[in-house]
Amino acid sequence: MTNIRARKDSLPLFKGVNMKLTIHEVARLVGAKNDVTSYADTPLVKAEFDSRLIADGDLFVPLKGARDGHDFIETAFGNGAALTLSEKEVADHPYLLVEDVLTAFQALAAYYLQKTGVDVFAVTGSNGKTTTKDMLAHLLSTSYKTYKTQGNYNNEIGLPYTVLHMPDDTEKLVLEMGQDHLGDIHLLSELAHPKTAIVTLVGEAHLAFFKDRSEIAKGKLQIADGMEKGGLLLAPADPIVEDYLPTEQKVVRFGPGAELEITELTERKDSLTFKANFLEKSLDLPVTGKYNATNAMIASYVALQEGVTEEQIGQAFQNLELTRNRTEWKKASNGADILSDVYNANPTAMKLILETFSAIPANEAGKKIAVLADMKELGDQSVQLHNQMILSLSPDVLDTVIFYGEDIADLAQLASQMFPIGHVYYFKKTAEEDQFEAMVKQVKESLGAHDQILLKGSNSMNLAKLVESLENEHN
Ligand code: 2GN
Repeated sequence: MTNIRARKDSLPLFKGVNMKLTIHEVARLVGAKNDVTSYADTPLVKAEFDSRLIADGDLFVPLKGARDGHDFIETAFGNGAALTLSEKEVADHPYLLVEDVLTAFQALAAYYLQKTGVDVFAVTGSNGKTTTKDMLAHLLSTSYKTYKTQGNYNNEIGLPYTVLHMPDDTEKLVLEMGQDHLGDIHLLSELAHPKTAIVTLVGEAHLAFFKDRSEIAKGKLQIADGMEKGGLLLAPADPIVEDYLPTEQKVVRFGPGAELEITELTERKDSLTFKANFLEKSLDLPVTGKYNATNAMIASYVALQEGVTEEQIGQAFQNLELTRNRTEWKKASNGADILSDVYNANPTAMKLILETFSAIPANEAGKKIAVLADMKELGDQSVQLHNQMILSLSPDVLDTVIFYGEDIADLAQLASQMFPIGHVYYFKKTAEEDQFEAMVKQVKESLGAHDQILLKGSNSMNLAKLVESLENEHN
């Protein structure tokens, strides 16, 4: 057992954010319905919804994911939480009674933004939003204390999480905004009140919950809904956005023939050089692809508006590092579509991706296959938390499910009772035995050219190696 006293006496291990919001301040802000006067008004370090990440002085946020976070309140306090939000009474620990934990979490993030007075830059788009976000944050960081969305934390939970992990002296905050449903970006924009907003692209791939491209455009342009009058919106020259452009903000369009455009482009094996009509000189980038020139042009334009000089921009692009997309569509060598999501290893993330994958229209004459591997570090309840995924596995939608790991074995057993014979496979990965090669072989046998395949599991389960094998090998 951990000695809690010893931990409290030592210095906090977490060196990043310190929100400095105090218990009473948070209680007031979320409208806590219980009596908190007996709690010491101590500052909180950061907010976490995954009890595994709680450290001394943190606020626990028990969200309803695959499981109800309220079940993990004890674990959170065991890990050092100073306070929890809660929708019900909590015995023996400081808590704030609220109607809805997610709403309170979002309100807290909105308050923190207001209190810190940080400038918010919001980025959305079907493709390239992560790159544009990274490029803009990189350029702004030449001159300002800058913080940005990490990983895929771009939804109604991830965005407030990002905000509450921002150091309290941050000057510029670059937020990615994602949409699964119409209205998602409206909520995020109203929460964050961007000073500047960017829509990179209106795509059409994989419309799980959208009717058509116009509806996607409508959703993305909601990024302007929470902007102040006179804010700046950058949108593509694509006519699909025209019906949805705001009237109270400054709108700048980009693309061939538009207000911002690329005038010269040289592409090389692993770098490119481009010039834009508003730049004095051309810029070199250590990345490839025409779309990256566009992303860089947009980021440069916004950075210039913020007083970053062209020279600083040129220098900054020299040491640009881009984060890899966490969830990404890839192509198998046989033509199948791969939805690769091999990073977020928790039950909620697995449930969400299964549900999203299931809702995406199948390819013509194609089937859907899921490869699910162990989620690590789930503790005593690991098997039970894996088993819970049965609720998100539908034989009506998924043709074949392939399981790989150890704690996932019982789930494989449950699924085999639900799916037709020969449509569920299990391959072992234990300390003693690893059937990785056999698993890869089965995936290749099952995967047709028109199929879609989802890959999900903890990083250490090596599904990234499976993705690589599907992308590169001919079979
Ligand atoms: O999809 S997400 O990852 N998301 C994050 C935000 O940006 C976009 C993507 C996501 C994850 C979301 Cl949207 C919402 C939630 Cl609630 C989560 C999440 O972290 N869910 C988690 C769980 C659930 N359900 S984390 C987690 C870890 N927990 C198990 C359940 C769970 C570990 C644990 C295991 C055993 C105990 C305590 C904790 C235990 N306590 N055992 N005995 N007592």
